[in-house]
Amino acid sequence: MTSHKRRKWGATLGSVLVLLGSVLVLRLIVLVTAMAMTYWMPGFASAAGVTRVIGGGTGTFDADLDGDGRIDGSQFGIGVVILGNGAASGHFLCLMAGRSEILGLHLMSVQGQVTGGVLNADGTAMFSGTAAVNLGNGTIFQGVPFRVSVSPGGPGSGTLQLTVVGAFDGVPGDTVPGNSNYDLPPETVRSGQIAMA
Ligand SMILES: [Ca+2]
Ligand SMILES: [Ca+2]
Repeated sequence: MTSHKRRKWGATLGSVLVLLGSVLVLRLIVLVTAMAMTYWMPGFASAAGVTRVIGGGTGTFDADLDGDGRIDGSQFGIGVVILGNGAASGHFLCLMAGRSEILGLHLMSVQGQVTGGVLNADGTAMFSGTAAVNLGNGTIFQGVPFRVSVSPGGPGSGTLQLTVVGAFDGVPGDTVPGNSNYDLPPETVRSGQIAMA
């Protein structure tokens, strides 16, 4: 092996280790988020007109978005309180790592602060805010608007759909090219659940 190749392999190994570390940290965040919501959120339950949206687990797009032969999906954590009149607070986390290379990269996470949300008449909910979008290559965009639509349920029934507003239009996985947004297809809960109460 030439020294050039050794350097290249060394750099590749370094990148892989960094990604693995990021994946483990974010998996921990998902787990802790889900656990924290389970114990912390009941305190909001009694407030009139307030709805909690709590979720954690994995989802699947039921499609191979990037053409690598594997079905893509994400890990998610949701802890949102919808307050009425369009207001909401809480957090959203979506991690696409290891199992997908959406955007042609090995990792993408969306860590969002939720500021708005509504309940729909059909029992679904939508919430929105701004997020840190991590492309896993050292690039993190801050303050990126996003919105998420969810329907409650466990594996095979709950769904979530993420839209990153004003960025990544037309990249692999975008279902509506040309509208300036990154419109990911709906995901179905594969493990865990999304609960609304
Ligand atoms: Ca794939
Ligand atoms: Ca689009």
